Amino acid sequence: MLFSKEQAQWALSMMVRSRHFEERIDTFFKHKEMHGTTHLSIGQEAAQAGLSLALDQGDWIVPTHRCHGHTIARGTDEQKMFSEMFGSSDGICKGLGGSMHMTDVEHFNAGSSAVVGSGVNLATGLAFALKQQGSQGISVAIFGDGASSRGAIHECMNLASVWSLPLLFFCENNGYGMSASSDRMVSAASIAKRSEGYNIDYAVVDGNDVEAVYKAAKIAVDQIRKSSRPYFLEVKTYRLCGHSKSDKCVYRSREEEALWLKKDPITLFAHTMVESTLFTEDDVASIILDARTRVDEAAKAAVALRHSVLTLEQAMGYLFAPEEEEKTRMPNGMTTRRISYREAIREALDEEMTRDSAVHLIGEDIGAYGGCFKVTGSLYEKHPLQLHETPVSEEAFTGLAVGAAMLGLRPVVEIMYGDFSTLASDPIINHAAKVRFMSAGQLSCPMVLRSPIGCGTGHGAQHTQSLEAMFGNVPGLIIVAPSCPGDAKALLKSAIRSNNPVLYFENKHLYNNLGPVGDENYLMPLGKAVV
Ligand SMILES: Cc1ncc(C[n+]2csc(CCOP(=O)(O)OP(=O)(O)O)c2C)c(N)n1
Repeated sequence: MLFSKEQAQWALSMMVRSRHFEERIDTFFKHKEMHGTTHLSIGQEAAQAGLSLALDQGDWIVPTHRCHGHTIARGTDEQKMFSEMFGSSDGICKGLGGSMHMTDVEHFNAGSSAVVGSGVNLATGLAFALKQQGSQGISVAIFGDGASSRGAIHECMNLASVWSLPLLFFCENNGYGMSASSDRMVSAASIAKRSEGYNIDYAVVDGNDVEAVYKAAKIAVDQIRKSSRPYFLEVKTYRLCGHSKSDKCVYRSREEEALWLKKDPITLFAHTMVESTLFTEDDVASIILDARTRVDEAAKAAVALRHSVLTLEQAMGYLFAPEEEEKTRMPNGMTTRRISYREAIREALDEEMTRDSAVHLIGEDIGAYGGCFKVTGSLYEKHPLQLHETPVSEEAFTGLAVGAAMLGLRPVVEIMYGDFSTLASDPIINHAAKVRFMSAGQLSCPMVLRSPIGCGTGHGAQHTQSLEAMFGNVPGLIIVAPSCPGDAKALLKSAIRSNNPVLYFENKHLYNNLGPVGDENYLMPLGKAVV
């Protein structure tokens, strides 16, 4: 056996806890004691245990909607997870996340995205932040074979490779995305092989063999840490249960299921342990019993607490992060110096980057080209380490900014034309706006997204929209649209210092307008402006 005695004991216990946790969940749902939906990972436990054993404290994971096992593997208390499933305020996210969003910052779990594949954007952002912060930690993007067809994943593979990010792409290939089998949906002999095209090293491993997963993940993690390069690991496994609660699995045969049942990772590993002679059958039985008892006790405790729920007011209190007042007050710093709206924005960026090394500009052509509307100008010369030119990948680099903000950076994304914010609408609407709420305040998203808007330039209907009203309907976002240079500078500085996601829209017709601006301490509270 490859594992030490302690590792083997932990791996078996963890896999049984994952399995039994989900068996209990299934029963709660069948008895209508839990509501909503849930996705079980019965049969995939070796992938969870093998991965976690290869990670250190400080390595972050971003799991999928099928997240219970990975969450348990990273160390989250099972009772807090049951409580979360009950929607109880005693849950890991106070009942605001539920089955598909189990964030646990204490255990380096940044929470799942239920938008399949989008968690990869966030994980790429965590890797970016870890690298900028000089951390030894790595980030793991967990996703399925179904998600591997998402454009976001391809954008992230390219971005992580060109930026050399410490990111493990962990593709848990269970053969199906809901009813769609990967042999029908994936146009490659192996999903992992696609990495070749992105200059990323990769491996494929038997995902039902916990030791094999551990070994392959350890090689990957060590290589990422050493090289600060991404790595792609495809873990081939099988979901022994339905996709979600009501799935009768009509899209696959009972024979196929029976074949995989013979490769049940828990049974396989229990045999390996006994064969190793480090454990007797009694030892193994007792590890299994202890693990199941622990889960049953956690369930019992959660049942007792299930009626404690947040009030609506308490829940809404998690939508926005509190602002630090001194950061957004309005001191008397207005001057008579007149500059253009464009220069006012640039000055705000310059001052904030100088003041705070956590401020990073991210966007297309914002380097030597100076930005499409010449807003960033020559900032790249002054702040080369804080300005990052991206490939044309709006979804990936906006999602990256969300992930990076979650770890404490203050990214300022430039979207070349407001119209292209539609491509980044998933990270903006589903993630930036909701991460604080769904994690019950464990994470926030202090990022800014700047973008030119406005018509009358003769650019046609795809380069002239003003979409601020659309985003204004999304709870969790702050919208800023300054009308003069003074406000443009002061509001952008406040936006960058805000603890919340701010979308900052610049009307193209204002770029050359002149007006007075404040000095470097002059801020304008968000929500106030010349109208
Ligand atoms: C972007 C998006 N499209 C569709 C869905 C609906 N959906 C939920 S799970 C799923 C299949 C995902 O398959 P895979 O990535 O292989 O993960 P698995 O469910 O097998 O763990 C789909 C299509 C979704 N949640 N998000």
